[in-house]
Amino acid sequence: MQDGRTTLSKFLIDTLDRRPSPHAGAGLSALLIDVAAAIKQISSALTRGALGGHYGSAQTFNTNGDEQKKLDVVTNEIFVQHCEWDGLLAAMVSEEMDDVHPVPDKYARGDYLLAFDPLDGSSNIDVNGVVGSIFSVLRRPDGMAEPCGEAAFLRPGHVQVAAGYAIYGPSTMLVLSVGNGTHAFTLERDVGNFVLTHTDIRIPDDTCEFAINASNERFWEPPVRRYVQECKDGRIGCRERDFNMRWIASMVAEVHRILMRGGVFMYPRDFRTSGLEGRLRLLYEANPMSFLVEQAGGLSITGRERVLDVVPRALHCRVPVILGSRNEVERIGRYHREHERGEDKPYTSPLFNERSLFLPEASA
Ligand code: AFP
Repeated sequence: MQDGRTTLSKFLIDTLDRRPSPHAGAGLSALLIDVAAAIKQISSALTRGALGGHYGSAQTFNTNGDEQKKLDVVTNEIFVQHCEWDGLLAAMVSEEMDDVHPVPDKYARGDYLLAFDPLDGSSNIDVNGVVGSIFSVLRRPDGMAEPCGEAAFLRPGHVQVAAGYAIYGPSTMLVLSVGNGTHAFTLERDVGNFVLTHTDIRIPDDTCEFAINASNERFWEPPVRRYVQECKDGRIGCRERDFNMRWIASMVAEVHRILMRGGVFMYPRDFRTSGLEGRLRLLYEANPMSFLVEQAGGLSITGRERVLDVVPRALHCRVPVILGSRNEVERIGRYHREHERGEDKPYTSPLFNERSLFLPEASA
C-alpha cells in the first residue's frame, strides 16, 4: 500500500513522460487520463443505481448475440465521448459496437487504438453486484493508411502498450499497466482523484482458490475436468489440501481478487461454443487481463498457448482463458499437454484410495 499521495496523473508523468518507454510514446499518458475520466463518469452513473433510470434491457443485441443492457449502451457512449475528441486515438473497438469506430473527421486523429468492454459482468447490474470496465491500448501500426480498419486491431496481445480495468465495487479502483508492473489506484470520490494505493502488485505463485462456472462442467475438456475434480477432492485427493471456489460472473471481479490474493480463473474451451473457443473476447477481455496478470507475475494461457501470443482472427473473436497464480496455471497447461499425448490417468475417486474417508483412521 502507498501513502495516498501519488495521483494517477503524477504516476503517468513520472512513468511515461519523464522516462518514456520505448513501446509507448507521446500522448499515452493523456489518453489514459481520458480513459480515467470516462471511468469516473461511469462510476458516478453506476452509484445512482436504480435511481439513475438505467436498469434493464436496451432491447438490442450486440455483435456477440448478447442482449444489451441500457447501461451497456450508456457506458459505451461515455467511453467514446471521452476518448475520441483529443487527437490521441485513430480508432476504437468495443464489445458494444459491431465494427471499428474510426475517430470522426471533425477531430484530429492520433497514434493509438483503443479496444474496450465498457461494462463487464452486466448481468450483475440489476442485482447491484460488482461490474467493471476493461480496456487495451495499441499503437497504430507504422505506415497504415487512414482511417484505421480491422487489420490495425488484429495483432497479438503482446503488442499492447497499456491495459487496465476499472472495478466498480464498494470503492472504484483503476488497475493499470503500461508495461512496468501492475498498479492500482483508488478513486477518492469527494476530490475526484485516482490515488495510487497498490504499487507493483504480485500474484502469489501458489493458491487454494479457483473460479469457474461449474454449471458448464459437462461441456469442458478432460484436462479442465481433471483439474477441477482434483481441487474438489481437497485434502483427501492427490492435491492433499482443500480448495475454495468463487464465481462472481464478472471477469473484472475475479481478476481483481486474483491480483489481490492469488487464485485461478478459468473460462476454458467448451463444447457449447463453435470452434471450442470459450466465452471471453480476445481483444477487449482476454488480452488486457492477460497483460495485467503477466505484469503481476502470473500466467495466462488458453490451455495450449499463451493468450498474449494468439493472433486474432476477427474483432470480436473469443478465446479460452486460464489465468492467475503461476504454479496452478502451469499445472493446468501440463494437464492439457498430457491429455494431448494420451497420458491422462483414469480418474479414481479418493473415496476409494489410500486417503479414503472410509478408512478407519480417516473417519476416527
Ligand atoms: P459481459 O461482458 O457480457 O457482461 O460478460 C461478462 C463475462 O464475459 C465475464 O465477465 C464473465 O466471466 C462471464 O461473462 C460470466 O459468464 P457466465 O454467465 O457464463 O458465467
